[in-house]
Amino acid sequence: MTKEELIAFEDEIADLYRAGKIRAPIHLSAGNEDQLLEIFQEVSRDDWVFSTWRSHYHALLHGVDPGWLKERILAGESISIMCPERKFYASAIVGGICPIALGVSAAGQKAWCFVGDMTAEGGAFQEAYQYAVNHKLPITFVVEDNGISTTTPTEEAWGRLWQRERAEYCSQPPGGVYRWPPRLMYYRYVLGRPHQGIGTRVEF
Ligand SMILES: Cc1ncc(C[n+]2csc(CCOP(=O)(O)OP(=O)(O)O)c2C)c(N)n1
Ligand SMILES: [Mg+2]
Repeated sequence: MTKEELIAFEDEIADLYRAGKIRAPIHLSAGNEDQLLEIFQEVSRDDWVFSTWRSHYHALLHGVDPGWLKERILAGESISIMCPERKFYASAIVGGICPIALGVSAAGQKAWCFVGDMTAEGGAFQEAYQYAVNHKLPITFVVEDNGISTTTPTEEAWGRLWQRERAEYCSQPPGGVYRWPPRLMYYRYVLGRPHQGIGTRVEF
């Protein structure tokens, strides 16, 4: 999958949503194509990939068939895409995938767990991450920092975000993929879509 193909996929889903063909929530990605293409070079097809409500890019980059994915989205399942044949699992519960991904890695299978910036501040993420580091488990958590938790500015709610602080401390330019400490990757991006649905978000 190229950057252009990823963007074209989400554009098509947006058109289908606009036409009233998808009668369920959709969370589209935009603005993080370069970072994901870089990260997925390190993801093997035999690894498990765990994702969130915003999972189309992760699924496509892990080899989930685009036609099959589109069918599931049209069936209203965008928010929880599951494709065990391709070792891909997504959940719309904030933090819900962290213990599942952890369990898979504890069973000896390499796992990648993608989480948003707000999720990474929460308890489920924190304890899964801590356990994975302490037990040296084969898992990488990838924190995708778009600065918002649906519509709440995460930093305003939670204070200084620890991954962002470390990335800046190491002079990582915003947007670059940052790897440290162990089992953690982090990148910043501007989400070029509303949290859910399509169109332009208006704030009062
Ligand atoms: C347990 C739970 N609480 C609340 C929600 C509603 N919710 C959906 S996404 C979200 C914010 C997540 O923000 P972040 O982790 O930064 O992810 P982003 O969507 O920005 O990628 C919330 C609160 C939920 N899905 N699950
Ligand atoms: Mg966020």
